[in-house]
Amino acid sequence: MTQSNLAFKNVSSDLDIQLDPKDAKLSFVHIVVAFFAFLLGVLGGLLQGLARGGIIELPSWLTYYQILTAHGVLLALVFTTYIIFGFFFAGMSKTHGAFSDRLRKAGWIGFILTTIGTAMAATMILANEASVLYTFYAPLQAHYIFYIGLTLFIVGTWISGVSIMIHYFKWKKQHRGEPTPLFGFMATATIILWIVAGLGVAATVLGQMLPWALGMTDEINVLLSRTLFWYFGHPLVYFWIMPAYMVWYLVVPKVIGGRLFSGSLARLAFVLFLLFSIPVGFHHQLMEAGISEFWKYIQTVLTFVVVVPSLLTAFSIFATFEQTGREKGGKGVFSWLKKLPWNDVRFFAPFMGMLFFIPAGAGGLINASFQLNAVIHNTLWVVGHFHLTVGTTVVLTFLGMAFWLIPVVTGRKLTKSMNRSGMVTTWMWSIGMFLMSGAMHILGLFGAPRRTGYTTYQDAPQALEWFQGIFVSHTTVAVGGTILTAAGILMFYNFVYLAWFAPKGHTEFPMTPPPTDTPHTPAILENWKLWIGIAVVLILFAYTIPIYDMINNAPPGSPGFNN
Ligand code: HAS
Ligand code: CU
Repeated sequence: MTQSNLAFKNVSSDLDIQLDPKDAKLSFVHIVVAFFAFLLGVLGGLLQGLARGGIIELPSWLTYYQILTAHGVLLALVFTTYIIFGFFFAGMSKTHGAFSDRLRKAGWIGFILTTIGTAMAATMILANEASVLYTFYAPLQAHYIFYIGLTLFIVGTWISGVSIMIHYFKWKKQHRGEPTPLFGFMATATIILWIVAGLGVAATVLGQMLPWALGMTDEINVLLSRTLFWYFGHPLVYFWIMPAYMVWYLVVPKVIGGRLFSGSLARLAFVLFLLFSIPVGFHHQLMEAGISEFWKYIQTVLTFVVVVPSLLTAFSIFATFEQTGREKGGKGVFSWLKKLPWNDVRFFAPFMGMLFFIPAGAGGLINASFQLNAVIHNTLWVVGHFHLTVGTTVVLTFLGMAFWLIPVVTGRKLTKSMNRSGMVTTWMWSIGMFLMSGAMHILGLFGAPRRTGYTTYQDAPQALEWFQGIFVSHTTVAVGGTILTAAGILMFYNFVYLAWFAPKGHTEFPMTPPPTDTPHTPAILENWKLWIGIAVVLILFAYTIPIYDMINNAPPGSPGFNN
């Protein structure tokens, strides 16, 4: 055995310690909230798919937009955020040691604030006082309690995020000169991104929406509020995908019995995400009047730059698969594929997520192309895009993660039957999403609108012809949605079993050993001040003049609209 292999052995056995039980509990409460939100969100999705497909009619006390808001908020914001923090608290405890009592307390305060905020926003949505969709676009106006809830939600996550970052920087200080553990590096990049992005939502909610909802101002600058939203909204999607990438980079290699191809490349990808995910929000506003084409062009170029770290990720993960497969004796161009653990849900679910990300990412490039954006912007295509990205790639990765993370934090075993149930869940989710998102994309190309309930196009006879065919049919969307709901209910059952009923015992926390190039990590990659500095410069460059323009040459303000 060579020197470096020996070094690995030591590190990986070091890493086999179980979590501090107090940290495990903090992680667990996050996961519990995540899965309750998941169940409610999935059920909302079913009602919506059936209503939009014209298969059911909603009762008079429940509106399409109310469910659509609940569905989007519960799944895209609540489920993701909670499971991400559950993963971060557990992973940081595993790789950087137990949290100090003070930092853990900050984590609890963050959790409580976030949860109060969630409850406030959810109550207003259920009361039909905030049917503004998850993007809460002005001039749709919600009850002021919804905006206060949102603010608490963001502030809560900041407090939790800061406690995680301090834990990381303490480690860095105690191990001067050493490259930090990859988990902490990646979690910190994600949290910095989240905090910087959150400033945009804080600005529009506190500076514009809250005074307007409270009646202190009559009108709102719609263009500015949407711009501030997308300043946050695009990095938001990276806040979802980066933790999923962490599972791909740090967990999947261990599950397949290999090691990560390169640590430096992984760090570089995360630095690039931090730099380029924020100054790109205009790619959501390409069809919006009032922003000059020059600034749209600049932000589109930056959007194509932020594709690069995803391509680096695709390369790294492929390389890890091939390296591992070959080490296990796979020969020929593709025979190493056979050596991967296809029956292990911890691998298979994230793998299906990766596979779906190939067409999903390609769709993203189409969206970002100005001329093509004009074709798809207001259509169901975009809904198809985000059900592939966040709804499949991110969700399948997190579901796969739940199968080991839940038993790790509850001190239980991932049983064979649960693994099988997880495989079934993954297949159902994939099939349901293939039908639903596939049909959404094609329907979009045929002109089916988004953010719209059931439409028959005024019963024009041609409308029936437009939406005919397996993938050009709202019925396919509803069928896919029904399969997804069944998968979601099965997943909730898996969660309940793993959380409270699985036999007590040991489950491995799969964490890849430091890659061989770790000692050679370029020191500049760890220079956070530099990266934050460049990120700020890029943001100022991309946003200062357009925002100055929106304020000084403001279009006429708009009163609020609510139901
Ligand atoms: Fe997007 C709209 C552009 C990525 C989410 N996006 C949305 C919305 C959401 C969303 C939620 O430019 C809707 C918001 C709304 O409500 O209005 N998106 C992009 C681009 C990318 C992209 C360029 N999006 C994401 C990710 C999301 C997400 C990630 C969530 C997690 N998106 C847009 C644009 C719009 C938009 C416009 C506005 C549309 C409009 O008009 O409103 C890129 O970052 C994508 C890069 C990714 C790739 C794929 C790399 C492949 C990998 C997999 C490798 C596979 C392996 C396995 C290793 C180029 C990493 C293979 C193994 C084998 C054996 C085969
Ligand atoms: Cu975007």
